[in-house]
Amino acid sequence: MNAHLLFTVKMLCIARLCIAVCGVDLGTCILQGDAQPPALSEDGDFIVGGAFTIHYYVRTEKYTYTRRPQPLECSGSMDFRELRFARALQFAIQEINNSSDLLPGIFLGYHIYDSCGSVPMAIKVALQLANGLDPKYNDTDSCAKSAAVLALVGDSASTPAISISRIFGPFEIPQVSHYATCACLSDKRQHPTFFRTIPSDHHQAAALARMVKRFGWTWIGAVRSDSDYGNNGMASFLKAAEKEGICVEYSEAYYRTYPLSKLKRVADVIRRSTARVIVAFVAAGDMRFLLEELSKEPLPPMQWIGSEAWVSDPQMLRFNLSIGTMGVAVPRSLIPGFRKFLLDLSPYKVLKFPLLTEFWESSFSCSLQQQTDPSTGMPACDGTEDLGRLKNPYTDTSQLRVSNMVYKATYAIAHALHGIVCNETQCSKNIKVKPRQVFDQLKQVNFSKNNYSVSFDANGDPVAVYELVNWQLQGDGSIDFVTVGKYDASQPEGQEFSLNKAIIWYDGSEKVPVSVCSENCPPGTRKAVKKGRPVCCYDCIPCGEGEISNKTDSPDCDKCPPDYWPSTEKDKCLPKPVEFLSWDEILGIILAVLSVSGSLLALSMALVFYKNRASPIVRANNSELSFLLLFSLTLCFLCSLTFIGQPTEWSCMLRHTAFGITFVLCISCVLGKTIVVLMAFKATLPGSNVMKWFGPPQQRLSVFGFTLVQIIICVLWLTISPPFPYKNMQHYKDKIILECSLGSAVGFWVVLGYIGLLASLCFVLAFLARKLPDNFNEAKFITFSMLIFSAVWITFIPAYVSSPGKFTVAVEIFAILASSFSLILCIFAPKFFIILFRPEENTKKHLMGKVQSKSY
Ligand SMILES: *[C@@H]1O[C@H](CO)[C@@H](O)[C@H](O)[C@H]1NC(C)=O
Ligand SMILES: *[C@@H]1O[C@H](CO)[C@@H](O)[C@H](O)[C@H]1NC(C)=O
Ligand SMILES: *[C@@H]1O[C@H](CO)[C@@H](O)[C@H](O)[C@H]1NC(C)=O
Ligand SMILES: *[C@@H]1O[C@H](CO)[C@@H](O)[C@H](O)[C@H]1NC(C)=O
Ligand SMILES: *[C@@H]1O[C@H](CO)[C@@H](O)[C@H](O)[C@H]1NC(C)=O
Ligand SMILES: *[C@@H]1O[C@H](CO)[C@@H](O)[C@H](O)[C@H]1NC(C)=O
Ligand SMILES: *[C@@H]1O[C@H](CO)[C@@H](O)[C@H](O)[C@H]1NC(C)=O
Ligand SMILES: CC(=O)N[C@H]1CO[C@H](CO)[C@@H](O)[C@@H]1O
Repeated sequence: MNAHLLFTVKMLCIARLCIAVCGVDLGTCILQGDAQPPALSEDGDFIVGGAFTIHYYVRTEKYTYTRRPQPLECSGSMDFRELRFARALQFAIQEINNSSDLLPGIFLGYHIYDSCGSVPMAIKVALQLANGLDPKYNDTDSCAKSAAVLALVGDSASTPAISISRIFGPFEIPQVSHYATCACLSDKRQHPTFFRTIPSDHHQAAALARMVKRFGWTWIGAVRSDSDYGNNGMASFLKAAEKEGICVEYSEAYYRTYPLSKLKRVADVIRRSTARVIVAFVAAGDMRFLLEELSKEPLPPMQWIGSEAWVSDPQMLRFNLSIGTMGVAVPRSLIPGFRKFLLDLSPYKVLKFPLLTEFWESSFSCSLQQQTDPSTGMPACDGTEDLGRLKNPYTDTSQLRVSNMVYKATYAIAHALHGIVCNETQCSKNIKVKPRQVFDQLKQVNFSKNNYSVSFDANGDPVAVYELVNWQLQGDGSIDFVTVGKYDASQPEGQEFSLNKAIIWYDGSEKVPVSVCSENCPPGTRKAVKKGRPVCCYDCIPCGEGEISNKTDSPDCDKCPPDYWPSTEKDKCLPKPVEFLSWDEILGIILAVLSVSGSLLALSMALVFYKNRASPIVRANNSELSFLLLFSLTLCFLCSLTFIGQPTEWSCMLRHTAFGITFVLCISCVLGKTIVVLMAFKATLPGSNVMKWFGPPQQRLSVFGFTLVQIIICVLWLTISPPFPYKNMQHYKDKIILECSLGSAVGFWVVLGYIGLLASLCFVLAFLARKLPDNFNEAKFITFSMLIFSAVWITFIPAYVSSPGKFTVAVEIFAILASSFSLILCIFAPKFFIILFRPEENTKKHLMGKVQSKSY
């Protein structure tokens, strides 16, 4: 590289010297160095330059500094497509020469050089073009006659184009590139005289990033040419991609002249990668090497996304591993007459230029030297060679993309020149035109040719329009470019893309391939970025309790509102189910049936007692209290119904109070009975008239009194802080319990405590009376019933205090029913039995006989 630099400096000195001298027409100057004639040239009134990368290599040698180095020379195989570009320049100039509108009477000439895509060669070409080196003046003639080019078309690659621009810029020679896309060339401070007909990579990078974003790929690989084209383009792409939230697994660079080991390493990285999508910002020459290397070993199928440099290059189509490739490409175009021009070559014409000779010989694998070439062993051409049947990128005019860019660039220069040398009526070839004038005119060109308009913006760039190209397998097994849509940067944001055809991806399907580092997090989970990894790599963490996420890839979970609860998938909030003991469910129905049948039982017993009210056993059993007890038991049974159904304001108030009052009524009746039994025993003692002390009025009064106390308690409770329906959301997270809040817990416990107090009193008295002689042993039954009663209620309390819910209510109802049944069965069943089934025992005699002395 050092030697190249040295060379560059040397050539620069010559250029400065020569141009400085020629510019003022002072005497003679001597051209130094090994000047080379142009690869293709034609004389004319004004000369247009051309620089193309027709070969990919420059022969390099080790510099010893002991002898003169060999002149720079292109080597390697020829790029036939680039030759077509060069021929497009020839074609355009010929058309312009023939045209009667554009530059009538003026003949343009051209000097086309091969820059081999190398910087030293490009600099040499630039200097030769600027100096006006002409084979005619290959002697110590005056430089004043030099045919300095007015403008240059080229170079094809960005790196040589930049080198040329650095030399042309200071001398104000305009350069219109057809294929140098580096965004850096839009910088007018660095490249003041640079124009191009191909859009800048800035647009291309944006289009590729949009495309990657649009198809939902967030995990991609990136390869680039290690050149101005690849490095700038990829930097631009990565910047745009980062903005779109796309992560890059690897970003590798290589260049065709790098050692093979470097290429192998890049290929290895690609093979081992997990990203299914690769974005390649690679020049066609580099891409060929990469694909060749990748073809050597099996490669997991991949979706290639390509920059325009290689994605529309027909030579790449032979690599079937990149089937399905998507990319942006310069729009396909039509140039009428161009194919005929391309095929219009003959051995005679070809022999005029070594470049064309080389093309002919390598295309047909024959030698034009009339004999077998001893160095290559190729046979002599026999004259049957037919370009029309030749299938190579030179003759393939089905996809004219960049050729049109050359064509447009040439026309732009011609239009600029037209603006200088022509007025409305005629053109003059004697005007001395300075490149600077062409440069000024170029800025203003605005014309249309073949329906393609050409104009440049302030940066010398055209309007960015791309075709979206997809490599699709054809019926005959070959791969071909299919245009599937368009990208137009002049459209408003968001509408740049338009797809009009199905895309066939690498796997042959129309389903967009997936390339993500982590699978999407489904609704119900959230993303948790893995430490030390790109943001696209994350774990999916299920939402916590009571939280949901309703979209894919949600960054976090949201809490449901208080009366909502997540669905099992945790993707939406559902209203929490409201729980209460309802009339529709089995439990509710069973309890209701039990309650109603209990009350019917009590009523029927009362009826039977009433019918047999004259019978001794009823008469013996304090009938008034018995009826009252049966009545209160009926109410007890019925009051359990208030616990079933949705709690309302009224049912809540009714529940506990009805329960408290009926139970107190019931127990005070039992208490009355117990007292009566105790009294009755005492009454057998001489001299005491118990019935006087505790006769029916007193009994009624005491029942009423006991009940009144409970009524007062209940009224106080209801007025101070009544129970109310309440949605309990704290106890269970996933359901709402509709319950009756107690309002005042004190009220509740006082009501319950009062019942307990009476029941205990009753129990104690009955216990005392249990041994008293009595043929039905009523006291014993009362004791027993009170035992059951207490047991039921004592077991009820822990159940009640623990967890709320409909089962607690059921337990409460069950306790009510159980204690009511225990009372009714223990106290009345035996008498009932006797009345119905043992009428013979239902006599006063029998009763008296048993008790000996009993008279209530
Ligand atoms: C230009 O004119 C010549 C002679 O008329 C003709 O042979 C040639 O094909 C024309 N070239 C183009 C590009 O039109
Ligand atoms: C330039 O001139 C030298 C000698 O005058 C000659 O040997 C050489 O071939 C010429 N080069 C070209 C390209 O005509
Ligand atoms: C690709 O080409 C190779 C050889 O040219 C062939 O073996 C392979 O089957 C082809 N693959 C596809 C998918 O066509
Ligand atoms: C055009 O230029 C020619 C000479 O170059 C001149 O004679 C003629 O008058 C000009 N016509 C107009 C309309 O300017
Ligand atoms: C080019 O000319 C057309 C009309 O001929 C005009 O609409 C368009 O805006 C012009 N473009 C530029 C860049 O000046
Ligand atoms: C330009 O467009 C017109 C109308 O759409 C069409 O007739 C003509 O063939 C086109 N010309 C070229 C060179 O494509
Ligand atoms: C997700 O939930 C939010 C509120 O939490 C709501 O605004 C939005 O519409 C929901 N989106 C979908 C797709 O259900
Ligand atoms: C470069 C080129 O094709 N020049 C030609 C322009 O047209 C005239 C006449 O038609 C020819 O003489 C030139 O050779």
